Amino acid sequence: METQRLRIAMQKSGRLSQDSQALFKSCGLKINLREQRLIAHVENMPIDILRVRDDDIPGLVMEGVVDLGIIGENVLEEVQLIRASQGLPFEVKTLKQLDFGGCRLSLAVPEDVTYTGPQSLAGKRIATSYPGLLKRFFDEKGLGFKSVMLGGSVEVAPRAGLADAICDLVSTGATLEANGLKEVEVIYRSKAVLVQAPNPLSDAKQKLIDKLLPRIQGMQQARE
Ligand code: PRT
Ligand code: ZN
Repeated sequence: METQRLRIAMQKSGRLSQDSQALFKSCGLKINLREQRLIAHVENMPIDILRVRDDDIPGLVMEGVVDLGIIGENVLEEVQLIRASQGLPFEVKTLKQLDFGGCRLSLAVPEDVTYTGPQSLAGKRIATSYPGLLKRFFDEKGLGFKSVMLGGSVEVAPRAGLADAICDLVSTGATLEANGLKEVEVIYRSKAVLVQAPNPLSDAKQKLIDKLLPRIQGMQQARE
């Protein structure tokens, strides 16, 4: 499986795709992503871009199947917490926080519910796709709760009678508002990050990364 070409995983289609693509472009990578291919070859550098579900990226990087990946810190942290709870290690190197993909993981309750602090939710059912981050928050407060795991449509859970509250990603707040919910507590703030596989790479690959990083740095500074 060893390859001379640097392998980078990015989200195929979703909130991080366009910005990831733009990042590669601004680093000088010439890529033709128009085709619906899993792997895109960079024309002017020894790099292959792998386009996958965002949830697959932490595992691919951890296993060294790809050398680098772009992923939300929320997903990275959640995977780490879940693996730790199973006694499993999770080692990836965070090379750089990126200036896109910003969001927060927040608790939200129906608008008419009185919220005076996390203790208001003690013992309640909370729907989320991030049980690890949610549990850490309540553990730190010394409070118990019941986790309702939902992979999607978390925001409809209270109305559907599945949960008393939700813990979901928020950016503008429009989704919460449209579902009659109010944001009451931010439990985690996230941005996209560039991560690297834990094991040392070949000199050639490492040199290429060392060349790309300052370009990303420079570009982000110019955008500030
Ligand atoms: O198909 P795939 O599994 O790859 O994609 P996905 O559906 O799992 O992920 P996607 O594309 O929704 O999100 C990818 C990453 O983008 C997340 O892991 C976050 O790091 C980041 N991100 C930034 C967000 C948001 N902003 C965001 N607003 N991810 C999701 N949302 C959702 C949120 O879950 C809610 O449904 O958008 C809705 C809220 O948005 P507002 O603007 O109404 O508040
Ligand atoms: Zn996903």
